[in-house]
Amino acid sequence: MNQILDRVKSPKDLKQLKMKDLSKLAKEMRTLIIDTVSKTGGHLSSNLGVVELTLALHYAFDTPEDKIIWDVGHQCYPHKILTGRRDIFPNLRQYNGMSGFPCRGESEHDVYDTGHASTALSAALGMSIARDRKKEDYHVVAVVGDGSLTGGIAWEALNQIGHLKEKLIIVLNYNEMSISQNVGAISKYLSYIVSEQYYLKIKDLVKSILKVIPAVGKPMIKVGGAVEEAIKKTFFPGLVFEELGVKYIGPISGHNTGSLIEIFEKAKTYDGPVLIHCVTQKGKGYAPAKKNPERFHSASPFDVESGKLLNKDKKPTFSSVFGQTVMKLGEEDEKIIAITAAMPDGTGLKSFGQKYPGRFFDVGIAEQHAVEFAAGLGVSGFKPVVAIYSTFLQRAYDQLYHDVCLMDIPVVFALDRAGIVPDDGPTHQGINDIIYLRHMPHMIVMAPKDENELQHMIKSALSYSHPTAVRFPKGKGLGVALDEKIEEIPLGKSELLKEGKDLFLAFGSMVNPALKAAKKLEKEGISLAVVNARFAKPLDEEMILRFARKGRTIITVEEGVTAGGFGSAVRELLDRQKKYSVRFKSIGIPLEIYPLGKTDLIKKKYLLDEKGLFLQIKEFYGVAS
Ligand SMILES: Cc1ncc(C[n+]2csc(CCOP(=O)(O)OP(=O)(O)O)c2C)c(N)n1
Repeated sequence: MNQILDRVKSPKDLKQLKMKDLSKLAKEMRTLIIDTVSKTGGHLSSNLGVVELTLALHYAFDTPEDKIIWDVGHQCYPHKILTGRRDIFPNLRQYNGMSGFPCRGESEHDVYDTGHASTALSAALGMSIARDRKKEDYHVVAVVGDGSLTGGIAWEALNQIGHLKEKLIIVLNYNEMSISQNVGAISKYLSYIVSEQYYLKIKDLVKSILKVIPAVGKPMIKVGGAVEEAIKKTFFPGLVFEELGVKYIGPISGHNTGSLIEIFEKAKTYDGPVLIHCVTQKGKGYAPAKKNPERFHSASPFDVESGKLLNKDKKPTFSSVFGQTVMKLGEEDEKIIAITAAMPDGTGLKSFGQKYPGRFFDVGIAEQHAVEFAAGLGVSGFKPVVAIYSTFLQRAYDQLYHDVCLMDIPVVFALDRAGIVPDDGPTHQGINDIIYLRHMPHMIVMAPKDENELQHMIKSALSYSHPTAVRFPKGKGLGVALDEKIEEIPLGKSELLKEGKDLFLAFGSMVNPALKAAKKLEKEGISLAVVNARFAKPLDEEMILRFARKGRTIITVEEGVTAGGFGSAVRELLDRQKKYSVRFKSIGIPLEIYPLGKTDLIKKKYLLDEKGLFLQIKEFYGVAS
């Protein structure tokens, strides 16, 4: 059925194909990607957009000798299919399956693991310099999207690339989209370069300049090419890249494999940094994704025929409850300003942005800037709510510490996707935030037990007048009713959910399984009081010490790495009270490289589901199974 694809087991096989076969191959690859992602879920639109680009790269370059670095890496499916992983492609993003991102452990063709945006240019420069120092001879290619080019680190890299003039190739995959429509001045600039207006201006300019050069003018108009290029450089310095010292080629179609190969061959001969500006279309080849590239950016399983998502669970997500809450609170308080770093939809803030465009900012993939920008607003009396996924806020550690927390500026951080994150693997796990937030001066750290409590926590966070983080998991809530009236939670106050002898103190998403496990443990003769901690900082010290004073066992549980996390905070509190002797156990995620797959399977692995908690605690108490 796949007449061409069946013949391609490696990039070497690709090079045996005739040019005319490449477009058939592109079609077959698209069908494979659509069919697979419709079952596994995944980054559909971006991958459909880079099929020809990837074919051309593997045709022109020789991996693994030549190195291709994929920025973010979410667009690597065609690369994986062409580099010997077609057989494992059906296991895309599955537990113990194939990663949806470049993964060095998977193939020698993946030279650099990615997942977070804007890193490829810096890594490519480092690899180019290493190549030259080692007197080796190969090409280094960084593929970066226009969305990822909004990240400051990409410009820090360009700053050094243009200065050092190291030989390396940058492929700018321009599709006008980040996850949503790309935003900002750089995006505007790039779209101007590819616009017709720009071409018409150049044409007019070339004509008018040549007309005023007597005698030679007319023939030169026909010469076009080189002359046009020279005028373009002089009057439209393309060229911000040229100004920075990087040769600019483009804009060219990213869907014409033949001309892409020609240009890549040309770029290989250039002895310095060169950027090739390719224009692609996100979702190409699949009508529903082309029509709605945002929805299919990271799609859950869908019906190929209709493009309809298969997930029928109607419970609201934590993100949507967060978005509704900010909307509700924003109606009453004009000082509330919502900020996202390229995730208006994912964070649930899109509707707020539509209703209050003047109080909503999408800063691009720029988490550090988002935090610093919020600090500026907060220090001036506004109430910024910054919604960033737990894993991506790691980027802004210094802004959190040096700016927001040292100055005690009231900024609310909504950490979506906190805890175990399904499908995307180690780069996207949100399991470090309790650790990197807990030791910040003035910072308050909260986590709700369900989506209803999330509403109250967002309101509370806005009332505390300190930097406050609220972490909550990816996906659907528990389906509990949402209180009409949103109320403040007293700072540092926990909630007793079940009476018992010893203390089982659960944080956020672990409250519900902890409660269920404790009820089962009761039948085994283990009596646990279950407390919803609500706060990792400040802790409800009085409540914890009540148990400690009586010499009761204390068990903590969190959906995060235990080293330095919530359990550590409780242990430190107990350590400070030298007079009490308490048996203590902290349950959470160990330090290791985290697996890929669905949340329930990962929770099962770490014994963090109801059954796992039951078994761990029974063992801790020495109760035989
Ligand atoms: C630091 C960081 N923030 C946010 C994200 C989430 N994210 C994944 S892909 C993406 C958009 C990337 O846009 P672009 O580079 O243009 O690639 P495209 O999907 O358009 O091909 C974003 C925001 C991320 N991976 N890393």
